Amino acid sequence: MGDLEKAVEKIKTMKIRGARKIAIVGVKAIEKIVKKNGFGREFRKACNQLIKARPTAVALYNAVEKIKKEKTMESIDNMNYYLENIGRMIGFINYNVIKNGNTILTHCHSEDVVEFLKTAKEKKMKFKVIVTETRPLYQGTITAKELSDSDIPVTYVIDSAAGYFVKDIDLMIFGCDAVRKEGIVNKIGTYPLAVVAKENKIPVYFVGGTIKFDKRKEIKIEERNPEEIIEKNKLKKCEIRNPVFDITPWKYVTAVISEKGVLKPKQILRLLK
Ligand code: RUB
Repeated sequence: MGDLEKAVEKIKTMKIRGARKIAIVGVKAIEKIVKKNGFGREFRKACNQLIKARPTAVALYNAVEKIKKEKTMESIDNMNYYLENIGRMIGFINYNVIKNGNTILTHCHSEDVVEFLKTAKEKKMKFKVIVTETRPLYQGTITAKELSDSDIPVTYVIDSAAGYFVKDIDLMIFGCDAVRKEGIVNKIGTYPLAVVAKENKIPVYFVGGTIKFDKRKEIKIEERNPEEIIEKNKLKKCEIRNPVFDITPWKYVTAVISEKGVLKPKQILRLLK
């Protein structure tokens, strides 16, 4: 298997996952191909295949579009640098979003969220995090492990327990796969959590660099193999569906925390035009 096929395979099978990691691995594969063959046919083929591997998240698409436009090694280097560092860059800006003593709920595993919280901890902020397990692939365990390894107090709960804990939650913080005119695309289950938050006057923040701002006309919400949820022969007569992202409409979003600051929905909608 060549470098391109290996990268595509890792993304499709979710050995590599999360919007930013997918973009990092994709751009690294493109870099190798460009170093060998330049910006010709192989480069274009690689761009197409990588984008299609998991089509919902926009970061890799945006990175590829920028590199295609500039067609220089410098643009690849700049993109590598941006993607590697954007999480910490966002974390370093003191946004006063988290207050001492807060309990934060997060869902799935977002590197941008984990780095944001770890940086807050380094700044001596005291807070707890409730982490949902995130069925069917349990990405919440990665978040819980990474945060608790950084000595952040973590409570790990099943997805459906979020309502039970609502009285303890001061804010919710999620990652983003695509920030769009319709709202924010993130791991399935984010939308209902945001609705519960609004009903209980809990602010809902999303963390993500502007590379996740999505001006594509349409978005394809990925549906994965139902076998990730349950063995087909256990429910022979049922349709089983496994959509992996949902869209949280803007009315449920307090702000997006990015390298451009804490952006309110109206500001984002202007930037997306
Ligand atoms: C991951 C997910 C993450 C975003 C942002 O879904 O929804 O919240 O991708 O992640 P999956 P990051 O596990 O299906 O890829 O902040 O790491 O870019």
